[in-house]
Amino acid sequence: MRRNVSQVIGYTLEQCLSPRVHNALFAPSLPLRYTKGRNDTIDSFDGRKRWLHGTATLAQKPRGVQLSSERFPQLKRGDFARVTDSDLQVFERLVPSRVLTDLEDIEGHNVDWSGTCRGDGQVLLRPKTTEEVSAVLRYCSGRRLAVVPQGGNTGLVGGSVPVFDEVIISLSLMDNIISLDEISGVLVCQAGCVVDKINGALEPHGLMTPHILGSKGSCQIGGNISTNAGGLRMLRYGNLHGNVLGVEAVLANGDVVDCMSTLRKDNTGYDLKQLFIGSEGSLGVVTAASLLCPRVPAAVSVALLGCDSFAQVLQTYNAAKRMLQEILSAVEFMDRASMEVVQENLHLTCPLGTHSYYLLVETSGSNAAHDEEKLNSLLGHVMEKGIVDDGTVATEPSKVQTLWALRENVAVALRADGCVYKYDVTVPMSRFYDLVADTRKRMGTDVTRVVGYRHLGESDIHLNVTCPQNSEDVFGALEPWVYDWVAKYKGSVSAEHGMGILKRDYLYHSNTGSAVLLMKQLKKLMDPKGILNPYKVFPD
Ligand code: FAD
Ligand code: 2HG
Ligand code: ZN
Repeated sequence: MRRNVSQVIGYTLEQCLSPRVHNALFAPSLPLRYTKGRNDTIDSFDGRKRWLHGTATLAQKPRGVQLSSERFPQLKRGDFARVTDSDLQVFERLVPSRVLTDLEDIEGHNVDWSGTCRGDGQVLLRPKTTEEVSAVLRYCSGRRLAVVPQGGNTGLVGGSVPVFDEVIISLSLMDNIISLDEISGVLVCQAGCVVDKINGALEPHGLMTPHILGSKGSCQIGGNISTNAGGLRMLRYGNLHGNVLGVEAVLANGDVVDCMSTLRKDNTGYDLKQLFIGSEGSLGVVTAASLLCPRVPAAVSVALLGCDSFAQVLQTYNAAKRMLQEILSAVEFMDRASMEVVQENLHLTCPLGTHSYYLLVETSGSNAAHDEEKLNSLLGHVMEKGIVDDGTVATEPSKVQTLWALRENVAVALRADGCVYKYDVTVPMSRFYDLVADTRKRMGTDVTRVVGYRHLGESDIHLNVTCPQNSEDVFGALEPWVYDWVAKYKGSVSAEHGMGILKRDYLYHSNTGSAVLLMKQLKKLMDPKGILNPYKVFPD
């Protein structure tokens, strides 16, 4: 180990970042514009209304993102009505002054965060209340107009944007926090609340959301619920199926389903709210939720460790579970290529030397001295056994954040390479890196990089392959090969991001025919005309 285990790293995140990258990372919404080289800029959008960084020159628009209907020519537009002038007049009555039809305004809502999918939506509606969502859906159902619910538009499977001309229902203006019970830790809010905003409201009460993810500056609780988002706290607090206590949702026909319990224990009949958790806007529009929020831990420490073999990674993980037990709150894995991409594209600095693999181990507890002692004894053990080659520990909040930034921003950094093919799969622990290694071998020099990172405690692996622009050859070499690889090991083709449009054809790889049949029956029951987020989740 190059540093003493109790030595904290000696710089803040601010010092690691160029002003441009710093502003992007800490802007209230997602990072927006990254500079790779002098003339090589990549733009993203705020997931709400329009392209940022003002002067809307062509270079700042999502040019180069092919229409999904062209990219996937096998997709056929469903038998839905098209929006007419008289529909627009009705919408204007239902959501006054919040009907957007200017294509400049809608552009950012037609393209997904990864710049992979582009719809041709012509209308964006911005309701403020559940009643307005209900009225809009009742009308759309009567007219057979297809809709796509949209939260922060940070989803990674193309589920949040239209495929053809679906009406976009943005939840962004439904962002009121309704109540907070400090004793039980239950927060009730509208679905459009952004995770950062919720945490801002919880902080003065010593509480925090049970989930946190790299997109926290833009993603909304309604989007998190609809994707059953995992994220960086799942090892400690579990997923949203356990932490969401209540959901209010509007069905396709406009009926409001009120399952807004704030109780932790409630076994009265079917637990209907679970249907909306992870159903990606295909069964209803989530309009409000109640969330069980844990206390902010009094002490948080993070260790960044470098390992040079995969066997060492698994041994370190086991030792961390055994020696840290109740204070272990996160274990994240990054390979060397993941560390390189945050350094090259975001100019973040890694305090360790170069290693094949990195582990970020977080502890959260109530007694800093006790936790630090445990973490130090873990580090003493892994060093002595030669399992870890290098490491550093941070306990001060800004330094903890500096280490977390290296992991949290891998997805953002990859985006700056141009085109990213994303796979978010679950495979058995002992084999997970084989998938990355096999992919690297298969893709050779045809791609910019192949990276693997993961929430190590939760068995998924984020395999990402980048190249300058979309290439049918690269895509053809990756799919269905990756999914067949996963199916061979009885894994899941989507660990935490959902199916959307990009993964839907592989639903059967991870589900039995009987399970998919019941899913389809539920869909038919709750949305008989199929107007809610069509083309997503299910293969044709
Ligand atoms: P959107 O992207 O707008 O929508 C996602 C899906 O939910 C779509 O199908 C949409 O139709 C539907 N939807 C949205 N709002 C509603 C609603 N109110 N009612 C019904 N349906 C709705 N995901 C993880 O799981 N873990 C991570 O660690 C993680 N990290 C990320 C890091 C970055 C940098 C980025 C860009 C993404 C990350 N994601 C992660 C993916 C994404 O942020 C999550 O899927 C998130 O939950 C999406 O929320 P959103 O509000 O942006 O939803
Ligand atoms: C993460 O864990 C997100 O950072 C994004 O789930 C993963 O981009 C990805 O592949
Ligand atoms: Zn993830």
